Amino acid sequence: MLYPITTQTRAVIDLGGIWRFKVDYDECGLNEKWFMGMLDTESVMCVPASYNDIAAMSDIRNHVGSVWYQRDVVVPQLLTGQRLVLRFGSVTHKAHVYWNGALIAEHSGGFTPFEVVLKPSDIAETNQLTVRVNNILDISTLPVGLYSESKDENGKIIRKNMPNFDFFNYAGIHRPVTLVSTPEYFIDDIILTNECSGTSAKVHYAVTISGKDGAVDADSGFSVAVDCIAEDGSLVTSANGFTGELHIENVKRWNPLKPYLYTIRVKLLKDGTLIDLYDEPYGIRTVAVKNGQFLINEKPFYFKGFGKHEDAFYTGRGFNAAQTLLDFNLMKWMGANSFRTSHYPYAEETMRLCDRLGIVVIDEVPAVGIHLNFMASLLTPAEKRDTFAEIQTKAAHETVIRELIERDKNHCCVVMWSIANEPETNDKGADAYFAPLIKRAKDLDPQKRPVTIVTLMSSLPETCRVSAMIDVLCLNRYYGWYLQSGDVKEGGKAAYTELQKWQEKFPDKPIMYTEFGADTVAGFHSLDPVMFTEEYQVAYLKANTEQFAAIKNFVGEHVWNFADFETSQNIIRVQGNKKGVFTRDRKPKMAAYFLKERWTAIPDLKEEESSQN
Ligand code: BDP
Repeated sequence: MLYPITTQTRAVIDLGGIWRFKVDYDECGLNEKWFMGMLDTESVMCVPASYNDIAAMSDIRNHVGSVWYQRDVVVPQLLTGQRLVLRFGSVTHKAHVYWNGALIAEHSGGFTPFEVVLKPSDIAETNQLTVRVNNILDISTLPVGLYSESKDENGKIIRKNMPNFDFFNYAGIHRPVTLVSTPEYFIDDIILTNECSGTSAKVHYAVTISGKDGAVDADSGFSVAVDCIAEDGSLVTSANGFTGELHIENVKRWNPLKPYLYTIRVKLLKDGTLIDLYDEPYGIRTVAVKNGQFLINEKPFYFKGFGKHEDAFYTGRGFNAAQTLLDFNLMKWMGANSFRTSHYPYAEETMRLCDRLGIVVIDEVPAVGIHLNFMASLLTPAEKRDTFAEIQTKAAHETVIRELIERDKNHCCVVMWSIANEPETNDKGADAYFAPLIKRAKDLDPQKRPVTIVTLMSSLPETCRVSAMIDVLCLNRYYGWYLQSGDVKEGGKAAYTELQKWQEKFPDKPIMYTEFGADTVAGFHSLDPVMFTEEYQVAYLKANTEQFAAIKNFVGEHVWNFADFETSQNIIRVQGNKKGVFTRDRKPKMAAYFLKERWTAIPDLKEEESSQN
């Protein structure tokens, strides 16, 4: 799905701003047809943003179920005759979209875009756009939630939605809502891949053209012309055809923190007249896993960075351009080169920014919580559940993998897909559940990037059933925090012992830490580094990072987390998760300086070794 941009042939109208808003406390909005006519409310809400913190009242912040958004939309006359598409960057987690009272779209999954074409006959002078947003998560959704209903003494239904993951279940219209115009026949999709050989490169492209009756083929009288344009605006090379190749000499490669973006300009023509035009930014680079190394542009890459969250004061999980850019500038300040979109796909705007800044991304689907004993056993010890006998996430999982790869396939910043975070990989059923999903990701990705599953502390070399199937061993490990609590020395030793076992068992697979960290309350200090102090966080990071150099295939370290973030309430969280190297308002803890010193001394790419060795 192409990102909405304005070009000579396309217009984008932003529908963000202040919308009417109503909480559906009794889930009666559907029956009472709140989608017909003006929403009966005095309340308003900002779009894009999570509604939770903005509403200020705890019954809205913690509401389980539906809320309704509404605004009027006027379509400018100058767009008459154009194909009009209503597009949502994301609605978390389930959306029902009504246009002048009629249901026109439904989408499940809170982190991927969806769109719907508006029929010209449905467009009135002023149109009413209403969206019902539902935040319920259960064992068939991703992320996974533990949903239950009970009745109070008056027979009123009480809904409980316990997240089976460690972040606050923010909800709302989280990303831009746009009205996009395209010509009637239009560029529907562009697939880009490349091959590099020394200083030259070939970019292969495949363009899909569609009209009102679906895709059209090359015999339809339409033609496609493609230009490759350099950063300075000069034309590098051109090609013709729905599919083809662009040959580039003296290619400028996209490299970590040293990005270079070509523009691939696709033109749809009929009898020499321009019908549609779309510009896709494209960085040329290669990615491969070989001999236990992670290669970018045929050189061993070392991941330095974080697991992050889309999480901010006031706007919650809503797209926040200023904070996103600040985060990347802070990362660059400390020599970080990469992050993982833990635990869901991030905004398209963020991915475009990463292409532009040269930030390397491990792109994760929202498959978190596929472990039915995870939060439950931690908080309220219960009988062990059989995750793969009970879980019903297969269909949602197939969908999110397809939607993420369709959305992000051309991004040079994306070097690996993560198809789950901390599932129960020790239990029987894990291999049967994940093998087809790994295959699906590989089949769907035109660039054939590596695929991983990020594993939990208990997934050990002796027990983990998925490690043989994935390309990179991505480990979330908390030695010296959840294990060997208070003793970083013992933690370091335990980390080393486990890493050595992985190295022995899979001598050809790269290994990295995708999470390691310690909760740290900013401003807590002690001479003897005790848990929760800034000194302890530094000691913990030091003790763990000291083990890495001795592990031959160790290819990277992502600290958990970039910044403190909001979670639901429980006995192991203090107004959220405090493992941030920065506070939630982006003030550095001592660890930021420790990591800056360490990371600025480690090269992003090892120049001296190459894949030929
Ligand atoms: C891991 C999860 C992450 C948590 C983190 C923690 O992947 O979402 O926030 O540990 O406990 O289990 O801080």
